[in-house]
Amino acid sequence: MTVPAIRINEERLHDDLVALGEIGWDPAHGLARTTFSRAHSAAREWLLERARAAGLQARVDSAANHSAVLPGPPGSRTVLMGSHLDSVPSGGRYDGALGVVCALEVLRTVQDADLRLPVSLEAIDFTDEEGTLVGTLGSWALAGVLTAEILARPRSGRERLLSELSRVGLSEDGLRAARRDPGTLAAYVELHIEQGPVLEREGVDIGVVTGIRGNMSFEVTLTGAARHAGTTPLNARRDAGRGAVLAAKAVGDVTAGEFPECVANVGDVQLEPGAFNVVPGRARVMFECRSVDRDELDRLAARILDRVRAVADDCRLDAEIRRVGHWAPATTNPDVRSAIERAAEDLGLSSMEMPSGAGHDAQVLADVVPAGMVFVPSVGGVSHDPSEHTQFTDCVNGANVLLGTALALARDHTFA
Ligand code: HGY
Ligand code: MN
Ligand code: MN
Repeated sequence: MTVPAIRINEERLHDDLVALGEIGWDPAHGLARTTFSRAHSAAREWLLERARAAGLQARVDSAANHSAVLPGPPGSRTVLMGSHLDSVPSGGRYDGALGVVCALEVLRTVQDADLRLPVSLEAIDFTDEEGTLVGTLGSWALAGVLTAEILARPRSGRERLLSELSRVGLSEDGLRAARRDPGTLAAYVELHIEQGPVLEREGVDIGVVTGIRGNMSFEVTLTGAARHAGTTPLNARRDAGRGAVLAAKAVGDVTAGEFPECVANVGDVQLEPGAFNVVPGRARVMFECRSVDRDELDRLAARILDRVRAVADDCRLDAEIRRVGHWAPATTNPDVRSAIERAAEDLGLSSMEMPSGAGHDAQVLADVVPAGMVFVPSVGGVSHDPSEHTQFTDCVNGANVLLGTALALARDHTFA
């Protein structure tokens, strides 16, 4: 089977991106579609409605992964494409959403062309990629790698996870039951905005992702003594606020000073009781660190935690450290990378191989099926912010590369 030179329907894609981008959009705060929020549920319902309107099968699994499916011959394997419709609290319109809508558009385009493929095509929206609760929850469930540790110590805390699951009618058993037999999957391809400056700076149309950074997330609780801020001498304080600030500084100092190829971030600091005139008795510092190399990630996390413990000692604080997330670095499949490169070439688009600084569902799927990622440029490299933007031409390019890649993988589906 040669790969037919068909193209996506640009007008339909545009209308869908505009419509989806309004679901959960607040002009003052950007996109608020955190996991299982009203807006997130509305966006997922919108996806199923668009699938049904196109005559595709609409499915929801027991991890609440939402899919549109264009079935192939009975018993055929699936070329899975997609990303996530949940967002960070004040996010942009393209992170995750572009990959889901373009995957849907690929299915509709193949159906319109009445192509008879030897595989099924599926466009999936994974649950909780961003980690409002866990992070890559839906893809971990589908890959069958949801460990007890992940569910015991999620980013949101176990209590909130369990209450949210029950509120939306999910369960831990259901999450585990969402496992898909990898033998039924031919490949996974995720189109995503780059969320960084490289493609725009280099003037390249398409990024062919080689590897995806790993990530470790920690919650540090520092406990001292709440005291009167006016009467307590400085040298008599067990000041959790001072400890939190010094610990946050240590995260950046260790990373920049000893691991210049890595990144780390302190995303949240909470002080208790949180009043001008009370020395904080408790502090929570949430940080993450990332590396493309598994061993380097372990060393980076260990060095940061050593320094955090030293800060706690200096400030005479008790420190409780909980790891609340761990995503191993992943490499993409060479055959999928070649299919992406060829699809870009056939379209006359420039492409370059590059790593992903951001984490994605693809890094979870890469453990169980041949996986790849297609990047398109982010304007100014901005993401996880309401000003996140990708030019529509680049959205169309990404969708057509995803289409060409899916058709090539369908033709070669026995490659894996
Ligand atoms: O955090 C990440 O890298 C992704 O946006 N969830
Ligand atoms: Mn994101
Ligand atoms: Mn994303």
